[in-house]
Amino acid sequence: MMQFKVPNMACSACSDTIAQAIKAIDPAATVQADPKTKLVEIETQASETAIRAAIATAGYTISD
Ligand SMILES: [Cu+2]
Repeated sequence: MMQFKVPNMACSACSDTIAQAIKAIDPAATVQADPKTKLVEIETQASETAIRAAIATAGYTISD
């Protein structure tokens, strides 16, 4: 499982956008994105690089 902190995920619309961006790469992915904790947990066969790029392209920033 991958886990990222995305501080600019502000509301449930943001988490939906992030989930859609990840599912565009891997439709079988499981995404838990919580705007309160800012945590995105992803179960996917896609590479971490691809997932990070998808989140960034959707307009969100991952803080490590
Ligand atoms: Cu939002």
